Amino acid sequence: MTDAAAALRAQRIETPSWAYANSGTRFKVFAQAGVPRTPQEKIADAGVVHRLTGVAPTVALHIPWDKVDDYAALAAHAAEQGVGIGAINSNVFQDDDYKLGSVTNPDPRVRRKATDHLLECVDIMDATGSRDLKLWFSDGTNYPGQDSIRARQDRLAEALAEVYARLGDDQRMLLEYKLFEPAFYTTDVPDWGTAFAHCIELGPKAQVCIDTGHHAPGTNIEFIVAFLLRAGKLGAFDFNSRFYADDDLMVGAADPFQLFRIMFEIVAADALGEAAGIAFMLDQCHNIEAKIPAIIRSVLNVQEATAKALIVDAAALAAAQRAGDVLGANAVLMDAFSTDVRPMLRDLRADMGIDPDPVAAYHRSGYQKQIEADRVGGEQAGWGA
Ligand code: PSV
Ligand code: MN
Repeated sequence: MTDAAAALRAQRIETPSWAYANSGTRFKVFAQAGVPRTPQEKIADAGVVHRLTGVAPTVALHIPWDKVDDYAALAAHAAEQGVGIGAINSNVFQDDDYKLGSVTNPDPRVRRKATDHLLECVDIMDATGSRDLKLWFSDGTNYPGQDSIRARQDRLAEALAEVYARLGDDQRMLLEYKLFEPAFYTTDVPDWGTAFAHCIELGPKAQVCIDTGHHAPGTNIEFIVAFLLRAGKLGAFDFNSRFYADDDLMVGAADPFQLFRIMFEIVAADALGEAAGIAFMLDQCHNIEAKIPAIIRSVLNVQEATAKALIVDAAALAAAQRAGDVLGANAVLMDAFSTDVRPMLRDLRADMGIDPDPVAAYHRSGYQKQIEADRVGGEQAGWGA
């Protein structure tokens, strides 16, 4: 087996429980037939994606969307479906109390409630065996003067420190940033620099999560990847793609070249394998397309970009760079990007004993018909609108 094939075989991509559920824009959620009604059903769908792709062995949970009474039992259910529970995503953005912020709210009672939720998420990690707590805060302000920008940073640092102190030896905190939305004037964790600074202050168990949809148009995301890798502070990705803002479309759909450039930085830093500790997660919403095939497709898109990054001729690239051969160096990269890696990936899947075409295999499997017939009654999971 080539090194590239071995690396692709060992690759791990985590799927998000919420992508299996109903979602939409703030205008409308379009319900789909067969959508899960419970966290258990979301996990069953994640199991199908893993069986068909061979590289998606964990599913991220979002609390309270995936709240259950017994998390150890949920982890056991996941194991029966052939997957593990991945990151625990906190949710401090959907309560009336959080109108003016969660951990940065001027009201100490609301801050306490928000921090308690984050601590509860660590309890859930203990029960599920999850390594990662993913934090995203919708906190910010809409109008100049609304609150003190500096005081909000102090409140954020205080809450993060309390949660950090609660982490076990093998647990981590992933701090995710986002430029804007739902706050429109200031956001308390708007960019990688802010997330990085807080993570440095906290210590080694705090790492930055890059959600690819959370940047201003034109941002060079691979620069951020390279910088954080060098600093040992890149903990995870939330992959998705965007044309305008936080569109949450399928990763690699809007800009496959950008995804290749990101994966190239990962491969160049030897950070693809599990030992590097980077969680490659999807964070997407499939609002108008069929969900499970879209998630399979997203996994394959990450795999394709990775395959292209792995076949870059590193020696030729280094030689061209040393020689100051601008065009030659660029040509090495573009050669890899222009290579059709699909035959190589089909062979890899055949070697792994799975169908070379996972999307076609899903359509043939009858699973969609089965869930559409079985999942009637009850309430479909989703976040309303
Ligand atoms: C916020 O936009 C975000 O990217 C965070 O990761 C949330 O947990 C997730 O979306 C909710 O879908
Ligand atoms: Mn995200």
